[in-house]
Amino acid sequence: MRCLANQCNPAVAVLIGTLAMVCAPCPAAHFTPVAQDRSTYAFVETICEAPEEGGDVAAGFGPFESHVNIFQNCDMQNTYGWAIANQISQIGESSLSGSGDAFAAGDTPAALHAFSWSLYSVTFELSSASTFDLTGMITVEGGYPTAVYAQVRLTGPKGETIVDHDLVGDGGTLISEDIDDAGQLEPGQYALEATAAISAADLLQTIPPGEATFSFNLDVAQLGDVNGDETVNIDDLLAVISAWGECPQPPANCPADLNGDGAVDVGDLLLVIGNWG
Ligand SMILES: [Ca+2]
Ligand SMILES: [Ca+2]
Repeated sequence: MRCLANQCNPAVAVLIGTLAMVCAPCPAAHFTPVAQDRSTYAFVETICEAPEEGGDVAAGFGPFESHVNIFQNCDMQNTYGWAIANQISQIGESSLSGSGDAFAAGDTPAALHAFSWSLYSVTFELSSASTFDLTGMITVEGGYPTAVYAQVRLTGPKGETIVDHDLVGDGGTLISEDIDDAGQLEPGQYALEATAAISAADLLQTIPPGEATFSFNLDVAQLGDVNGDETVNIDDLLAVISAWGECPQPPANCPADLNGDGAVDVGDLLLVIGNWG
């Protein structure tokens, strides 16, 4: 059970008789989302219909789910223009996750424009040193004469790039890139951005179908928090002491090895003490 805002800290709640419960205040959250900009957009214009567009913008930090599908068919020419944008994303208590895609296709002489995008941007504050684990994938399929682009990027407090995966479509083949990054983050403000976009405009030839996708999961844990309960205290200290020595062989986990050097020793003990609270 986690300690949520406006809730008693379950670890220290004390029952008095059956009527009252005395609560200690929750510790300050170590991971706090501070800004977000998540959206989808799709646009199609053909020679036989007025332009059509659609899209959504996430209103707040809650779950965002959007599916936009714009299709125009020019019957006389038996041609079409088509654009799709999707996104499903979440902002968790100490995690960010999402998947999105953008698709466009069309036939000349009917299709003049077809483009779409799915954009994800969340800025979060870390109040203490943390570890992060970022996994996922980006793909692009299609290319000239369309522009196809996918990216997942993590930037730091000074705008510096910590992780950057991006792909540009180079033709008809599918290109993919796995995301598997981990490391340590100092206290400060970070931004995770993901983009899937495709654009085709004023074409003199058939728009080859193209698609860009992203998917990611970012987990952030307070450095020193061995048991993952969002606080660093005596439980974590005891977990380090009880796991003292060489780590077991993978795939067995070794959560008390906080500095990832393959052993649980004084280096890990100092990380618990140094991040207490
Ligand atoms: Ca803990
Ligand atoms: Ca260690």
